[in-house]
Amino acid sequence: MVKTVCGFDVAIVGAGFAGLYMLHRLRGLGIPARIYEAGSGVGGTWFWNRYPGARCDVQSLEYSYSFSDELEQEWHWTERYAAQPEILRYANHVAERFDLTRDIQFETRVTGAIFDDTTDRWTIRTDRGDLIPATFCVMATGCLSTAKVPDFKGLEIFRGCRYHTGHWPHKGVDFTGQRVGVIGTGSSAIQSIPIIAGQASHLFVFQRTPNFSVPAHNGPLSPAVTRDWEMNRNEYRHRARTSRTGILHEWGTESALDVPPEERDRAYELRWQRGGLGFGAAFSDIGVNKEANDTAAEFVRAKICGIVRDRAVAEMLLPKDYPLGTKRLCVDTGYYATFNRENVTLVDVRSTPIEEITPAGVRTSTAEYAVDSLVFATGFDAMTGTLCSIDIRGRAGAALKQKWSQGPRSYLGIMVAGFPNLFTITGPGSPSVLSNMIVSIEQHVDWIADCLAFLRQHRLTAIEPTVDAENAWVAHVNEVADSTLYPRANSWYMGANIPGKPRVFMPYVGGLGVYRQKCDEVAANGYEGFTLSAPAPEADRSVDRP
Ligand code: N01
Repeated sequence: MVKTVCGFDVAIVGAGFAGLYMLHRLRGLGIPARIYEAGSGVGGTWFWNRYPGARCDVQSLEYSYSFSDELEQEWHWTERYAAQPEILRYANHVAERFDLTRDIQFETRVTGAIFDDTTDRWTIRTDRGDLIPATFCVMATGCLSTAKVPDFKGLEIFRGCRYHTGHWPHKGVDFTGQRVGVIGTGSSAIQSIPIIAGQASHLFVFQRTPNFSVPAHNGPLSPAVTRDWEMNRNEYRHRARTSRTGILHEWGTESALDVPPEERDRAYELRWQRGGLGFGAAFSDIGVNKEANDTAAEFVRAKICGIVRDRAVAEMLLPKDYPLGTKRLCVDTGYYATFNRENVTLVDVRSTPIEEITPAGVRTSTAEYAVDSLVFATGFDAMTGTLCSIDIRGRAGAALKQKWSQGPRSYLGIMVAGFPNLFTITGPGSPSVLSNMIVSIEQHVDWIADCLAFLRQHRLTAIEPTVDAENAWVAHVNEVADSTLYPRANSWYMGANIPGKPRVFMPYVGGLGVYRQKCDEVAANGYEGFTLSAPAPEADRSVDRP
């Protein structure tokens, strides 16, 4: 039965870190809001991705909210890189501490959102039959939330158990004694493979493209590190907010080509020993100059050859056909060494493609591999997949999916021309996945909250980017991407992992600090590039009404 729900002005889609903070900020402004969340709990990515070894590749102290001093003081991370259960506990703690859950409707998937030109209002539709009128709609749907299983022939006839890393069973999976196949070698696979290998009687890893991975050197957070963080937290937070990625890397200022090879290798070795994503920041031009990049890539390839004993297997694990960092650099614990185990077989499905899934396992062009369980670590329809799976209709019934059929178009990655009052937190065209997501989320949420407060103060009820501003931003996003090596990889950043998806570099690579400044300038200039409008006299519904 269709029921109509009234009484709040902002509908938020998703109860991950973005949705939770959005709700909190709107509460603070006295703007009624409610979250609709498909899962049965909060946490978004960290609610769904429960695969073995799931862990954040940004250090826990940095991958946390900064908006509340009290929250910062009372929460204590246990490890350098927090594991999924700890991050999920944190999300739950935040939801409880700020009493957010009472305004979240769980197990409710938003299926559509339609804008009414005559009333300037959205109506949000859910799979439970809700029809929710809202002046504003905030998509806090995450960048990697639509899991993708490739369309393999025979998928349905497989007799064993199938899992996707992004939809892992809550009760966990014990692979003890099983023959297991993992398809994919991205971040999720690289984290789970060492652990699955430790349980399985045999593990087959089906690799299409080898990845660059650096060690995490994870461990308990030392009291000295924690103390330093507590004493200097405000400064660290400020630096993160204004930095290129929202992560406190020490960015090398020299070209990799301007230092002698021994010195260069010492710099790489230092960062390899330190562990983590900072490896890619060793020199100023790794991301923009192929020759400089080759030095970093070669260093990692030499490391792989040093770890993996079997020459042929090591050779298969060497990434060679794209620059380091142009697919997300992975951070692992014992990944390459896992291939020294007797019970692990690496199968190159680039040269011998998977032809079908059979009742017993996986058949490539040259062999069949019998397995009891199959793990799809095959990634996501990233950045646009979730938004396009919701039937979002803006002015005159135009569909977002149609508008984005040649690639996403937005102004600042926050709003889309033709879709007034619809915000996309960490949307395509913003730094999002190239940054520490929580830092980017806080920046977007604060910007949106300030924008809504501005509209309320000026008794305006609609905001929409102009087509000119959107076109200029899209051109800028593309221009900056083209000045880097990123477009040279078949990555999910480029939409290349989804057959038929347009090849467009989706995130904004100009840097988080620069981007923040641009967003702040836009706001300070009275929301430059946006059209703001007041309600028609007969339909005055400004958001400050009690
Ligand atoms: O997904 P992916 P992911 N046949 O898309 C392969 C974040 N994350 O879930 O490269 C055979 O990276 C595909 O091969 P190829 C992080 O941003 C963060 O691992 O397309 N193979 C690839 O190897 C990350 O980048 C963390 O040739 C097929 C793999 O599947 C993002 O999420 C942890 C195939 C997919 O890799 C996504 O990572 C985990 C096919 N038909 C994830 N189709 C941390 O914070 C796909 N593949 C640490």
